[in-house]
Amino acid sequence: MSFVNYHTKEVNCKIVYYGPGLGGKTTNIQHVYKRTAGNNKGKMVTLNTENERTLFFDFLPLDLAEIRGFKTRMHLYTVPGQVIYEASRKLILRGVDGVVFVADSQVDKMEANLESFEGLKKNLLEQGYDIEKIPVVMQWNKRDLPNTASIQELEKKLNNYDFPSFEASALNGEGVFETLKSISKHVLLNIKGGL
Ligand SMILES: Nc1nc2c(ncn2[C@@H]2O[C@H](COP(=O)(O)OP(=O)(O)OP(=O)(O)O)[C@@H](O)[C@H]2O)c(=O)[nH]1
Ligand SMILES: [Mg+2]
Repeated sequence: MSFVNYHTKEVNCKIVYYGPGLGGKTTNIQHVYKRTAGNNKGKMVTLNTENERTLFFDFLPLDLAEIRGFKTRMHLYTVPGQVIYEASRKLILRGVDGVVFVADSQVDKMEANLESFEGLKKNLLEQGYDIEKIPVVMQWNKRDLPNTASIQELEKKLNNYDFPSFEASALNGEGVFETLKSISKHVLLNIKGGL
């Protein structure tokens, strides 16, 4: 749940990058970290296994421009995509304000994408959130690879809710900030009435 402090004039929001294992969630926020000026970002925290898979989560605090005199800070989290870490995913979704679903565009990853998206819906519901009522942005990642499903197919299979969607190649940074801007905008619009 976003946290608005009227006394210090600060807004804090939580954005969670969710999706199948090796889809590129960590790569997204690594790119954001690399391309953000030092005074606008906090320390990036990464908890990895020895082979670079996310073990618990990644975390990056990011400052945006002031809105109506409020300092706005986005807390970016990634979940671990590996199937066995369901408990961590549930925990990280607590208090979420917006979700970026990072899908792996490779043809043979469709099942993993579908399974992960179903898990997202279920885990949100368990925390009392309806996926249709919170901001969600879809990212079709790894567009640079040769064996990718078409955008139409990804939309048809994974985007029944018609969420905003972006093509990306997180490894070279394409689409990363477009995705982040879109989810930030929707999250802020959601709370703007309260500012
Ligand atoms: N070719 C290509 N490779 C990518 C892209 N995005 C990520 N990768 C690679 O895919 C692998 C997995 O990326 P991660 O960002 O660690 O994936 P993740 O979703 O955080 O994985 P988990 O933490 O296990 O859930 C890495 O080797 C990345 O370099 C992309 O757009 N194109
Ligand atoms: Mg990761």
